[in-house]
This record gives sequence, structure tokens and C-alpha cells, in this order.
Amino acid sequence: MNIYNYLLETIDKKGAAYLILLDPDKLDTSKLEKFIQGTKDANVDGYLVGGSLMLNGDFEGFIRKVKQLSKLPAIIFPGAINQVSSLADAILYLSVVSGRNPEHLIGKHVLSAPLIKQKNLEPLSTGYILVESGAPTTAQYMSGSMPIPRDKPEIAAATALASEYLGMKLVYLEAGSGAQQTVPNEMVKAVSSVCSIPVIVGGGIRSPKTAREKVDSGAKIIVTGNFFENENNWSLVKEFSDAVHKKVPITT
Ligand code: 1GP
Repeated sequence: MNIYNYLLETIDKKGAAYLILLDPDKLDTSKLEKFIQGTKDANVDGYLVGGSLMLNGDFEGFIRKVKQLSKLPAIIFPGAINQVSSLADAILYLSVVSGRNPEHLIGKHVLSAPLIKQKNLEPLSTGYILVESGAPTTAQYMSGSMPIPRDKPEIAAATALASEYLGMKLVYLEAGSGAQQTVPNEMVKAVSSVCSIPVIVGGGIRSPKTAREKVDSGAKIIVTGNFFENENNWSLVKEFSDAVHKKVPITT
């Protein structure tokens, strides 16, 4: 399956796509079966798999388990170049375009490109834009780059447009996992109004209402991770999914 086409078709059909981020360090594999079943029942569109660090998680084993449990696409969201596996369906080939750190603009890409080819993974080139969201986030710290100030939507819009002109297929507006504040709606609007490639929004989204606000502002893919690391929230997956899929009538 071509994952980029799958995402475009899903966006076209449902209004927006909903991806759940699974971090092997944060989600116990013994609980994965129950969670994945819930996401399938809730009409989730796929999974991002990865994390800034891989302290305890067995990355390869985790993806294998996800693929055994679900036919939905598993897309690697790499925190480092060792997070490349042929068991996944695609990889977000992220360039931290909000920063000026050459390692995250091209350096890591040179190292990982041969691996991606060897493993026959579909690379989804993505302009990754870090947005100020309260306290410094792991993504900012690990990438050694400054986020775009949250009251500067025009910088985000120009950066996103530059990504598109450089040939990237997606733009990711990232507040950071567990962010205090989400990417401002005004910024999502500014970016979506200039870009013709799909805009992903993630970081700190903790309610279906917030997810829907981002979609209404022009986001085409919504990502949540942190919120569902708490098992008590699992019953809410369908509400998030319904909020994102604005073209799909809600069923109970
Ligand atoms: C992080 O955008 C993702 O990279 C998801 O963020 O974990 O805060 O939902 P949360």
C-alpha cells in the first residue's frame, strides 16, 4: 500500500485523518492488544510509532506486535536514526525546518537514507515545525533548535511554504509531546491557507473539542499520543476520532 496515497484518500473521504502516536517506552506491550482493538473499533486511521528516546522499549518487537494486531498503517515517527524498521509501512522523513541545526536539516538524513532504502520503507518527507508551547519540550531539546514563537503565525506560514517548495509532502506543526499549550488555531489557519500539502497538527491535544478546532482551522491530520498513555482515557478514543472525521456521520 502506498501510505501517502492512503493518507490523501482518507483526508478526502473523512475530512481529516486521525493518527495515534505509540511510544514503545510509554506503552506496555502487554496492554497493547486491548488498546489497539479500541482504536480499530473507533475508526482510527493509523499509528505513528517512535519516541525521542528508546530507554526500555524494544522498537522492532513493538512494531511487530502492532502489525500483528492491526492492518492499519504503522508509520515510524523517528526520534533517532536507529528507529528504522522494515516491519513498518512508512517513515516520516523529518526535517526540523523551524530550526537552523544542520544535523536535523540534512545530517541525519544522509545517515538514514541508505537504511531506509535497504529496508524498503516509504519515506514521507515532512517539514517538521516546532512551535513554542509553554515549557521547553523534549523535541526542542533533542533537536537543539528554537521553536517558532507562538504569536508569529507568519513565520510558521513562510516556513511551511518553503517546505512545500522544497518538495516535502507533509508539514507537521508540533507543539511537542505533552505540551502545555497546543499549536494556536491562528497559526494552523495561517499555515493551512498558504499550503497545498496536508498539515499535521500534534502536541498537547487532550480533548475532542481541541482536536476539532485544529481540523476546523485547516489541519488535515491530527496526532495524539500522551493522552492515551493513561489507560483511564482509553474509552474516549472514539470521541476524538469522531471529532477529527468531520465528514463522517457520528454513530454510537
Ligand atoms: C508528539 O505531536 C505528538 O510528537 C503528540 O503529542 O503526545 O502531546 O499528544 P502528545
